Amino acid sequence: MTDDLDPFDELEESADQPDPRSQLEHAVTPVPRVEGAPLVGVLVGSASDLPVMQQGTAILERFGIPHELRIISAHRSPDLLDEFARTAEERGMVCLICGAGMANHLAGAVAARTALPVIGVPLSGSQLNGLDALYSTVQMPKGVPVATMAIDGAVNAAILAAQILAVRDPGVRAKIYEFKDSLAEGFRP
Ligand code: RP5
Repeated sequence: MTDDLDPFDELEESADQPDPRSQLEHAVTPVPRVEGAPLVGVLVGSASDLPVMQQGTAILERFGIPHELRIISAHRSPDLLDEFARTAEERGMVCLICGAGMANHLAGAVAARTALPVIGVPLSGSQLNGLDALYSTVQMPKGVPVATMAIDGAVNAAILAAQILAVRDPGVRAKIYEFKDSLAEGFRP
């Protein structure tokens, strides 16, 4: 006998009731697109993370994707992090990239507060060369996923963010195919 609660049990039991999620205004009302407003939020835990994470913002720029780069520490500025994560969707963002080092919880803390997909980039630079950040990012407990890149994988994080946008944006999709062609021709990002 287990006391584990399955969060989906309640939904299944009320299958004949209207889905409560359909009553959430933000779930049914498309977010109005503000021209030039950031579509991807790039969050870093410290200014010391910028050199690696800017490799990713360079890719977003190559794809012409408006983005916002912010330095917010989950443990030093938790209230600011909370505000950023909770307002990202209403500000028009489609996906978030979080890069941080050491035993950080930046990506997980953001993922806990938003329905937007969160891509985590564990950063090296610690005594453990980023293994600590890798584990704390990739080993998220069940229920709160973080799409975790390789250690220092800021470039791939940006490409994945672009691919998420490309699902609905043919212009970005075309740029991704061009980019893939450039890889075949020898370009190394
Ligand atoms: C993490 O601790 C940051 O993301 C950074 O990678 C690391 C060290 O931060 P600083 O002491 O350089 O601010 O939270």
